[in-house]
Amino acid sequence: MNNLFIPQETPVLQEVLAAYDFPATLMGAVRYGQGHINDTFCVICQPQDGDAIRYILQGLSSAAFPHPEELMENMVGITSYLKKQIIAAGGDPLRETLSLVKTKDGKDYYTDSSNKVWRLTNFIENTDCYQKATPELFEASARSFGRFQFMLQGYPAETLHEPIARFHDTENRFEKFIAALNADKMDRAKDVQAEIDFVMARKNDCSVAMQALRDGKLPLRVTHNDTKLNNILIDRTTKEGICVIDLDTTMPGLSINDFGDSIRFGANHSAEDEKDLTKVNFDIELYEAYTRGFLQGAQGSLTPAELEYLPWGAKLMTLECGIRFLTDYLDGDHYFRIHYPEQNLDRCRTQFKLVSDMEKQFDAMHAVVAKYA
Ligand code: ADP
Ligand code: GN1
Ligand code: MG
Repeated sequence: MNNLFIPQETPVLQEVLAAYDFPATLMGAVRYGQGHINDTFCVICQPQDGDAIRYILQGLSSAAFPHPEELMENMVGITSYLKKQIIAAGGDPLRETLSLVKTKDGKDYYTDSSNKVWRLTNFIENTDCYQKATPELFEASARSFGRFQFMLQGYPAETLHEPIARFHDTENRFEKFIAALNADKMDRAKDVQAEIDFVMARKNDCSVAMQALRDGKLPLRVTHNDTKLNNILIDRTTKEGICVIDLDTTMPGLSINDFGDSIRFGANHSAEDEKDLTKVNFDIELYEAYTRGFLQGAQGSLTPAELEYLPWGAKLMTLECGIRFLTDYLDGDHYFRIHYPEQNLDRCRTQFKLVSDMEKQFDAMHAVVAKYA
């Protein structure tokens, strides 16, 4: 193990890798992907003959996930259930959902000496993961996320843990923002008055989906809850979405939020942390492509009320995410990984620009849903 290439900032990787039996010579691990939450590495093994075998190794963020063992129980349950469905549909269970590799002592994850939980999955080869959308890719991702929900329709939702309590409870996100603002730990509130005003003016909006849930208008379903474009692996050959990844937040939730979080991230042409807000524009054509794909993937399983609230899902997920970035900024950037000091503020500003754009085009957004419903 001593000649392995492993990133210096994570010496614990030696310990974690030693917990697994690899089928060929272990060459090392490199940081991988652009997720904001987990520590993701690509692990490479080289057989004597043939191509390297790759794995994805992830250390779960303890800031995000206080009960990683419950999250892993969810993941085992969901991936096993999906594998049966994929086989029944004539698909490839090793490519169309994640496969966990067991540790030497037969466990689905490894807990290291500092109590951090790690998991190893097969690397799904011949796929790409995109940070920005073209209409075709976006529509393909929409079919996958719609189908994901459709396939989990019969999953016993009551057996799932809630890995993050009140994850998309926008009312509660507003309350947490107020708490961070009042604490103002980093003395940053004085520099973000415009963003604070933006949130305050939308306090009532934060209740729209939660109220519809309480009123029994919107049903609870098993949803993914983190439907960014980069949480889908796209088959390099067919350009279809082949595998929904990042299942950490799959739990009972609202279908409109899965729809909405994809729109938030993908229905524009800029990065989530773009500083030049003139480049950040909600694109109704990308929205239309996603709507078409999502409704096709969901195969008629959405109720009329869910269809009616889809535009609200888009606006609320964008507003909520902006509020979360701002809260983390006020709090000292403990939750979302940052690569430079003001990144969470930049992320917040792009979200609020997109919310403003959506507000101007809300009628058009409803019309698009009506066209495909
Ligand atoms: P995070 O929660 O930090 O976003 P993800 O589970 O989304 O972590 O993984 C981060 C990135 O790693 C993904 O965007 C994707 O590029 C890559 N990735 C994750 N799992 C796999 C896999 N099984 N095969 C290939 N790439 C993967
Ligand atoms: C996080 O894990 P990742 O990078 O796919 C976050 C999402 C946010 C997103 C913003 C568990 O997603 O809720 O919408 O960042 N995931 C968690 O980019 O909090
Ligand atoms: Mg991810």
